[in-house]
Formats: sequence, C-alpha cells, structure tokens
Amino acid sequence: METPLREVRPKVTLVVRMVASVGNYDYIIDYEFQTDGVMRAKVGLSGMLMVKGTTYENKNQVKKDKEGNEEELYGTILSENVIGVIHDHYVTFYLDLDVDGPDNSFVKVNLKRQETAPGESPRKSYMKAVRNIVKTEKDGQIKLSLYDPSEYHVINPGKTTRVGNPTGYKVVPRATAASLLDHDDPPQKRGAFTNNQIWVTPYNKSEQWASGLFTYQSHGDDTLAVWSDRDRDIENKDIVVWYTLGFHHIPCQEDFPIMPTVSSSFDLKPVNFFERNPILKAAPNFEYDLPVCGAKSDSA
Ligand SMILES: [Cu+2]
Repeated sequence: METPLREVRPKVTLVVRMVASVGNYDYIIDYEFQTDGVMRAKVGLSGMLMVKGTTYENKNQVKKDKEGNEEELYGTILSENVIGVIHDHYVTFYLDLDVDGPDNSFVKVNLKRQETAPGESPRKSYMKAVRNIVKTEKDGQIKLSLYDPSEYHVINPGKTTRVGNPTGYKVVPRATAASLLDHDDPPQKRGAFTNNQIWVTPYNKSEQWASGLFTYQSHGDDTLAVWSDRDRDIENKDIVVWYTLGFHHIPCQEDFPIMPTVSSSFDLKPVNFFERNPILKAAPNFEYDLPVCGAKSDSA
C-alpha cells in the first residue's frame, strides 16, 4: 500500500509591538502579519488601576437604604479603603486602506433570513448575503449587532478576480464595547468616536485625531462624529475606515494592585483579494521535515 502524501504549511506570524504608557495604564499594541494574508491588531491592557479612597474597609460596612439596597459605590472594594472605579477603555484605529489602489468603496454585506414560500420546500428558511455599497458617511456609521449581522468589506470596484469578484479586505470585529454615557455628557462629546464602532470618511489630511487635536479643552466640535455628520460622498474614493476597540472594566480584586493583561483584537482579512488560499505559495513541509514524536518505548 502506498503511503499517503502528507504535507503542511506552518503558519508564521510577524509581530510588530508597540507599548504606550498612558497615565496609569500600559497599552500593548501588537500588529500581527500572517502568511494567510490576515493582519491582526491586538490591544493588551495592563498597569495600575485607577482607584478612589473610601472609609469602608469591608463590604459589610456599606450603608443600605430602607429597602435594603446598598449605597452605589460605582466600583468594587479591592482592598481596605480602596475602590476600583468602573470605567471604559477605547482605542481607535485609523485605517487608511488602499485595496489594489486608492479608490475604494465600503460595502455592508448584510446576512438575512430568506423565508421559503408555502409548499416550496420542507425547509422554512435560508440565509442570503445582501450587499450594500455605502454611498455617504452617515450610512457608514455602524453599530455592531449580533442579531442583524454584517460583514464589512473595503473593495476596489475597479479590480476583480479571475471569476469576477471585486478585490477586497474585510474588517472583522471581535469582542468590543460601546459607550453607555449620554451623548451630551462632556466626556462623551469629546469621545464621540465611541458612539459607533465603525465610521468611514473620505481621506482628509486634517482629519486625523478622532477626539480632536486638543481633547482636554475641547467642546467636542473637532471630532470624528462632527466630520462624519457632514455626510460626504465615500463611494469609489480614497476612504478611511475607523475601527474602535473598546473594553468595559468593572475592577475585581485580581486587578489590584497591578492588573493582569486583558486583550482583544480585530482582523483585516482578505476577501477575494487572492485567487486562492495564498499560503499554498509557501514551500510545504513534509512529514520527514517534522520532529518525530512517539510514545516512549520501555525504559530498559
Ligand atoms: Cu481598565
């Protein structure tokens, strides 16, 4: 009997790391470049928690009202006289993509349920993908939704693959967070880029800082939200996609006094950009290249 041909292509990742210490936190930003064409942006948070003082040394001292409801601490008692306050972290990525050239379009590929007609089939429903090319900025303001799912493609409408699909890359979100603050709250006006997880704007050299150039003194009149509300045309243009990675943080005792790293990420993934799985161009490894691992024979 012939031995079946077995070969593999190891997945190799180039990691470019940058660490920024901002206030009390360290933000570990990894850009991972994979041989299958995926680029992953990963954010890790560590550092010192922001805390406030309290007279309480134990949870059993927290005051209760007549109905037995505990006083709101807006955080967690982490140690005697120390409360870790509830907060969020947001990191916005400015993705000035040029997929096969500068003129690109942003496409929402919305997954929909297709009901079958009565008597048509024993099946009741199928899934279909409805592609909507986003024409203007307001249409590109996107809130993620588990029950109304979409893929988010950046395509070059002027370039196609051999079988006719537009070349593209997609933004693939993972665990993220959206702000719960009132939109008219001063910090939220400045951080209005967190009102949506994805925005798409036409490239403009002066529009680079999502929360404005001078965030701390600002009234929120120089932010991504203000630019995007101009509702400019973004079809078949040099566009910028803004993706915001967010973390809600309810501190717990393990986060104190220094926090174990918490991570999340998103991907930029080829979608009909290559004609086939690009990793097949890499030289294969065969079975005889690989270390042989087997059960150890007797120890005699
Ligand atoms: Cu935090």
